[in-house]
Amino acid sequence: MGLESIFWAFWYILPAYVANASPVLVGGGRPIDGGRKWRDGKRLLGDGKTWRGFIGGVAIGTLVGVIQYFITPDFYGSLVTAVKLAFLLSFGALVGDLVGSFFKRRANLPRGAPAIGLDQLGFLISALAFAYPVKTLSSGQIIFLLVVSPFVHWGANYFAYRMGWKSVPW
Ligand code: CTP
Ligand code: MG
Ligand code: K
Repeated sequence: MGLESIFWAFWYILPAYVANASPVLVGGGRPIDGGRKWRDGKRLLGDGKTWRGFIGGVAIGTLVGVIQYFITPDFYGSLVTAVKLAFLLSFGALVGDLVGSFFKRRANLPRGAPAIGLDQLGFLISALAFAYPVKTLSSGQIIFLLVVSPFVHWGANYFAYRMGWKSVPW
């Protein structure tokens, strides 16, 4: 795959990466599950999934799309398309993250425990699926993102850990 195609793959997915990462900084407060438990007696989602993180992540990810439009308008065609795409990528990423936490709690994993695969790819697959109707990548670009995103995710989390923003490096 050419360098240009790799660049556009990262450019396309950027709102999803930002939406997934920003709750570490803007999250906190009331958990989305309101403290409720599933029928197995474990939390539905856990204290790591908050309204502030979810709404803040979607807002910041969507804002990234607005900025991207003004940098590369031809890639999106119109501001409306850019905003729709960024919103769906961000919303999709954070919904995928919630689904991941739901399954982690069912597997008896406490908040913050790593789930290799789910943590790095759940948000990405969900973001790609939500955004698919508005604009999509080539199958080669999608495979590329599936392969490199776990490393981007680990790198970003290690950085956030070193910055003191989170207590574990994953
Ligand atoms: N966060 C949040 N709201 C969200 C998602 C994340 O407030 N919807 C914040 C929480 O402080 C969370 C941190 O971002 O601890 C890191 O996110 P993540 O790694 O997804 O959550 P975990 O704490 O690992 O929880 P889980 O085990 O459920 O994945
Ligand atoms: Mg985590
Ligand atoms: K996660």
